[in-house]
Amino acid sequence: MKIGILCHHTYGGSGAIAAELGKALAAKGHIIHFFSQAAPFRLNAYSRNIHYHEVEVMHYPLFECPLYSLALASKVSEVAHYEKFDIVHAHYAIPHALSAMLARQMLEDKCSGEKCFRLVTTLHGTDITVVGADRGMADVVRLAINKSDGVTSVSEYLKDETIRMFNPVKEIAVIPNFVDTSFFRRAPRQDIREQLGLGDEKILIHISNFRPVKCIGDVVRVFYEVNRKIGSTLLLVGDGPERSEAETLARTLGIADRVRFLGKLDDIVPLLSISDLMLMPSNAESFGLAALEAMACGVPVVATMAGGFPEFIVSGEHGHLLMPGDVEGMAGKAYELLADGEMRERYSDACVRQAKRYETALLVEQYEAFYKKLLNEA
Ligand code: GMT
Repeated sequence: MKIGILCHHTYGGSGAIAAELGKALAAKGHIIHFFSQAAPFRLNAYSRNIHYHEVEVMHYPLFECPLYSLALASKVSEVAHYEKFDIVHAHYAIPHALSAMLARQMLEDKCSGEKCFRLVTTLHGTDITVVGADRGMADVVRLAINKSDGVTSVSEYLKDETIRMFNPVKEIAVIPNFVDTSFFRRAPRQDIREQLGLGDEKILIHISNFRPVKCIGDVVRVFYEVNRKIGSTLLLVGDGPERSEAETLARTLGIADRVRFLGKLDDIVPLLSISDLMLMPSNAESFGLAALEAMACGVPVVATMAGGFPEFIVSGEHGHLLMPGDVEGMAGKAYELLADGEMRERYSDACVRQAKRYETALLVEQYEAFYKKLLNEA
């Protein structure tokens, strides 16, 4: 198949999944064309089957806001015309599904009668729960969903939320996120501990884009409680709007020397490999890819019952799920796991086994089947 993939290039789960899906499809012989504002952060692969189109936005004094959505639509239409895509797969409803829809119209207008691609949209989370919930954006999100030929969501939770909010005309298929367990696997490296100046203390880790839904303040507060009982260090990977508040909180609580703000990093496996526990106290999370990647590296997760976490994290087996905001509860469970090596080991093994159920190859097959079904219906 010839497949166009539209995704965000910035750090975030949707861009990661789009890039990993494209790479896996290319490895199976499909021809993949990525469209993005800059190279997607996980697209670090050489393949004869992968093409990348950077979308350049025209700057003109009259346009105060750059017209990215239109430039993207125009670029997809242009490439689809000569490449004859079978599928265009938009990751995240806005602007990608809408740009793809527009590209389809442009193509139909330019060459009437020519077979056009089928449009697949994968809903990732905040495109529905934050952007879609915004009154000013709701109608455009609804249109993007309803005009797609096929819609998938990354969890049952997100499917239910989308139905509740938009009552879409089409069925939504759930295809969960996935992880390449041959890449995401525990490979502890003493040199990493040394480079970071770590001793033999316990390591807690949090990875995100530091947006309000991630509750970074709770990460720091949970860590504060844990660190009072057991010597530990918190690694914070990523960056975003809540970072400076978290830095202030760490200073106020007197634990700044125990909290490492590492910024945005591509290579997270070495950090996960030295970690004992991941903290994900989000108040809304459609899936939580970072948690699945941590589990693949044998890192149990203390997270919330919010959104999609309960669909792949079994509380009491792979970590613990508590109510959002329950800092004391999360700290208690985190301490329990860190203090009992045998228990942590058991949880760690269970995490690795669970992650294998979300192996890339298995879920990529589901996407392929979804594409084929749509093409057969055309
Ligand atoms: O977490 C974010 O805010 C980024 C966002 C994205 O689109 O990159 O992540 C969403 O998509 C990920 C991949 O499907 C999911 O694992 C995340 O749970 C989801 N984020 C939220 O629902 C908050």
